[in-house]
Amino acid sequence: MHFDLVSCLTCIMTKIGVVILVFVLLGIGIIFFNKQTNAPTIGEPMATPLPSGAKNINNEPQLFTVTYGVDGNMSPSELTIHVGDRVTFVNLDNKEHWPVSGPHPAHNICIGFGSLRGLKKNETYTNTFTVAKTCPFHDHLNAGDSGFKGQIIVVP
Ligand SMILES: [Cu+2]
Repeated sequence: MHFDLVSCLTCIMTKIGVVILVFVLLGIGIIFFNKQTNAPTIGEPMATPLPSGAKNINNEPQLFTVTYGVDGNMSPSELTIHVGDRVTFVNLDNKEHWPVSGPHPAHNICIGFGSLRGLKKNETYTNTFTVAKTCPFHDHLNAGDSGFKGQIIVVP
């Protein structure tokens, strides 16, 4: 009789112990899972382009964009980039636009910078800037329109 009581108490204590152990393990698991899901992801490419003038600390070439918008406005009109960076001109406008180095009509301040023809809607033109200098540009099809003039400031 006495033995049974002791043995029963032991078995109850063991069961309580197992239940506590399960809860503790669950708790640790939840904390670990939360830490994993909240951890920052490393090594994924940046979702947004760098602002004008920004330089990647790894000295990797950066891509910038000038857009002729659906509303007919071009933006930005000025970019500061570094040697080796690229600028893509995107035409979302129904009208054609022809980005090219100034001055009109010689186009010889930054030789090689120019799309050679007008960009139709949804066409793009990309130029890599390899010399540190300021490259004014305009829309050759609307050469007198200051709204389509701008400059790419290329710094070392
Ligand atoms: Cu021109």
